[in-house]
Amino acid sequence: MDSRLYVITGSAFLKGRRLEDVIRQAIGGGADCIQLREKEATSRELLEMAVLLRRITRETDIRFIVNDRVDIALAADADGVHLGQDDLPIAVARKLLGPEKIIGISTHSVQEAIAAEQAGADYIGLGPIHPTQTKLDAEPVIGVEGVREVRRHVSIPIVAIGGIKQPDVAEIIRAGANGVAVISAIIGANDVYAAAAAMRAEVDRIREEGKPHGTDD
Ligand code: 3NM
Repeated sequence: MDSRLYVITGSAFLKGRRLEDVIRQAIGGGADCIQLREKEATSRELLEMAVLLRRITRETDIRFIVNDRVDIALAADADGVHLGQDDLPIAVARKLLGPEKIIGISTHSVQEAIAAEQAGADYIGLGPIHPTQTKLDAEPVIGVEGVREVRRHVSIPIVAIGGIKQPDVAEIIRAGANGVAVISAIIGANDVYAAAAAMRAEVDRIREEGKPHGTDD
């Protein structure tokens, strides 16, 4: 689960554009994983979006992850789930999903990161790196230094998240993140394709420098 550009849905940023079109542009630009995250949606709406995103991600052969909802992930045959600290414990999610599915965990400190790795997470989301308006109940900002510290303690892939924009990417990847997870800077961009392409190119450029990025390298 060594994602370089992990794009998360955010209907608030679609500005009248179709989810399908925006996600296709993000994938065209270089997103290699799509996460369905819609906190306001009903189960029925989530399922519809999940089926759509599964179809697109299967066509383009990239990963598809569902936030929080193990049931929706199973129903749509997603590649896995992303769980917060208050969602189902990993062991329970693993039992429901079976051994093949990916489980990612949101973490905000070294302690949470170590706990997630020990519990069997396949990757961690780590943040918020910078202040973000997208998640209103975000934890305190950990900065790029937070990435460096967590990288010293865990070997599973780290996807950095929270307020990340294109100029931030280089130092985040140099600090040891495998990739970046983004909502507003890509879904909310006027040119989604260009925004994704610029961020992906930046991750690739720094990854070529060959710094350690966990066990997947
Ligand atoms: N999780 P944007 S920050 C969904 O810190 C999410 O765990 C975070 O959106 C965490 O790229 C965040 O628009 C919001 O800042 C990311």
